[in-house]
Amino acid sequence: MSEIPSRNLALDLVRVTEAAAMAAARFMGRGDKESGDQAAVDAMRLVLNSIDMEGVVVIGEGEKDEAPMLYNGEVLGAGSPPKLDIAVDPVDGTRLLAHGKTNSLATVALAERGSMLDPGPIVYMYKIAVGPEAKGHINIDASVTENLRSVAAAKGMDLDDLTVVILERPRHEEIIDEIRRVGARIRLITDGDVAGALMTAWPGSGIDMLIGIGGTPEGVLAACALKSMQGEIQGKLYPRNEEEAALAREMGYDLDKVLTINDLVNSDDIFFAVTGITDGELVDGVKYTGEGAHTHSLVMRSMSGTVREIRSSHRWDKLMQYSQIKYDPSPPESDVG
Ligand code: VTB
Repeated sequence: MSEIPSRNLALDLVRVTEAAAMAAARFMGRGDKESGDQAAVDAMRLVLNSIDMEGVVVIGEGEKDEAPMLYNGEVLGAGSPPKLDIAVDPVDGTRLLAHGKTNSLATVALAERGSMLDPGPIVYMYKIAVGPEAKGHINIDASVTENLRSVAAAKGMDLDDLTVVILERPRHEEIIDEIRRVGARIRLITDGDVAGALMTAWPGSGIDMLIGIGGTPEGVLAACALKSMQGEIQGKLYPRNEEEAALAREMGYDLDKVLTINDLVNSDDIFFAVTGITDGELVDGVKYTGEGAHTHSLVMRSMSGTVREIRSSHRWDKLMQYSQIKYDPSPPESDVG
């Protein structure tokens, strides 16, 4: 029955997302997507490499945005067991960060080797995500209306009380029309559907459901977090064209299959961390003070279901003596070791 507590790698992971967020947040509002992402990638890779694990990146920086790499297949960690899969999104919402808008996040997840879905060539996934009260009450094969009714009933809410988060994209016009006809409320987001999915399971966010077509990698990351938060996500791969569909079929992907949360990540011991880059419903963004920075993170482990909220205070005078990451781009000369 009893077990000696094992390592909670999520506590190592929060250092990874804090580093990524502090490095990336310098680029808030600078209109430059790539530099913010690059800073987060560099910081994330450096700290991930210090963790005692044999990790392989399964969900890395996608080809879609031609982002700088924490590439799929890259081996990370200090090289001792456990063998793990790694999912990263150094900046979910690079455009949000570049424009200083809400809800850009740094996220990372770890789970046993072989447990995370490899999205292969399929960049997009249709997904529905909900929090604990609506778990077991969604069906991606049913209509939007049926899902809304079912979630409202499960939560003891009226349809006009529900708030649905959805990416603002032309491809979602029909879904948006349907949600409006049913009478539910909509929160349109320009980017960042990892944050959107997590909000459904975060008390006080005011978000009841995420629906729509977003990134497949983001779906796997959301699944990693929602397992710890007792929420649910279902998905279906969404090829962009016939060519992509044919390639996926050739590679053995079943495009009609409903991907349950277990298909997205088949593990009961998942570690997940997220740190806010800009302010949002989920976590606060990085605040610089002149002497350092404050960060706000959530840290979770699915096995225990523990979700920790961590507020950290970071000091440049100490950190910049040894850190390879330039958190403070313009330190007084005497402070640099
Ligand atoms: C989402 C969102 C990301 O991609 O997955 C979205 O979470 C989907 O792709 O932040 P499109 O932008 O091509 O619609 C992002 O916006 C990042 O590209």
